[in-house]
Amino acid sequence: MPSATINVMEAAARKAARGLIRDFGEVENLQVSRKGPADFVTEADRRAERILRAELAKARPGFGFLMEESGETEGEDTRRRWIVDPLDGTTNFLHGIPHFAISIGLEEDGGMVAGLVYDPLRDELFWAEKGVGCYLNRRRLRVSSRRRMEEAVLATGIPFKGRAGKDAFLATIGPAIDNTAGVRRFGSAALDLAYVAAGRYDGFWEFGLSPWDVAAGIVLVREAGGFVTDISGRAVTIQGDSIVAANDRLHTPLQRMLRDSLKESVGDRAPGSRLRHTVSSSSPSPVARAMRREPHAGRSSSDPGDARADPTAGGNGGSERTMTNAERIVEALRRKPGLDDDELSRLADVTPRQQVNRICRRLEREGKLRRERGPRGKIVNDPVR
Ligand code: 2AM
Ligand code: CA
Repeated sequence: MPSATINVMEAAARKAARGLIRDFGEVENLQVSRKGPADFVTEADRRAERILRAELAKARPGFGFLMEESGETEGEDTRRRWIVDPLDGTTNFLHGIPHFAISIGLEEDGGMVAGLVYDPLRDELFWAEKGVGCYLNRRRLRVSSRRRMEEAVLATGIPFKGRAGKDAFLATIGPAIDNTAGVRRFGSAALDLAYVAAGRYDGFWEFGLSPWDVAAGIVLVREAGGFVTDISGRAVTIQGDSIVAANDRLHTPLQRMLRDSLKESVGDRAPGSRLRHTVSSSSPSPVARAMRREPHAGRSSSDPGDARADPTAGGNGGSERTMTNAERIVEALRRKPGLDDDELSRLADVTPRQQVNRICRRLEREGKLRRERGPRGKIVNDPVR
């Protein structure tokens, strides 16, 4: 059963969607305003945002907002805010291509706890709540179980004029073409993530997205049993400059393949660092370096999306490493009810093996984790679903 929160999100999305469907039918007559090269904002977009804001504020008066058009609004309740993209897939919408969505995420204490992505034309409502699961309308969703990269169908985004990320995209698309069953580019990151959650895509990656593009989708993928990180394998944040989402089996190979191809390309061409692939904690991430070499003519400086186009503003210069075993377990455990965030962060922070083992043993006693000996006697920790 969807919670009251999901009901609020659904009602707001359905109301805004009625306007979008009407406007989509009259797309030629729309008054279109230019926000930057190839980055249009339509009247429909603004109307949808106004409806979403009004509906969400009416139901949850104190919550804050982070919205694509109107930016950030702090609420009385400083712990919670809605992260909203009223129209994800704007370019599709303007061109009459029937693939776009409304995306609503709920952030609590800095973490995403609920997400809803609604495709009004197909009437597909993807929603998920932390610890509850991921659903398409009333049907429970699970990521795909494909384990072979050769069989995987991936989605990505292709940057366009004025948008950062071209070099990073070009560096990563080659290996994806060489190693998978196909790559799709449909133009809505929110729906791409929803499709990973639904098992339609086996994985997805993109650079330079904004918080509202991914906030809801991250919850969908996690709750459907998938993993979401940045390209370096670090825990994903909505402010990050890259995102890699995939089913539980393909996430690590996909993330490593993309990371390695990016490192190779950037390492090759970055001044003074020919073939140096190590990234220290003080140097910018490979994505930041790839993006820094591109013009950021995209959005105006008043645009909140600007922070995303400038990788130096993304705060993503951390050390290069993949997810630790503990973090991987934590990612999976986030979907289970009854584990508080403090406990999870403690688990993510601990590196000494003994501590991880101690916590894992307790989780096993509580029935939250299954521990088995793998092929070479190595203990395999597997969250109980
Ligand atoms: P939009 O349709 O709401 O603009 C396509 O690759 C994805 O990138 C879409 O989700 C699209 O969202 C998003 N996008 C388009 N322009 C962007 C920009 N300048 N910065 C960040 N994301 C953008
Ligand atoms: Ca968007």
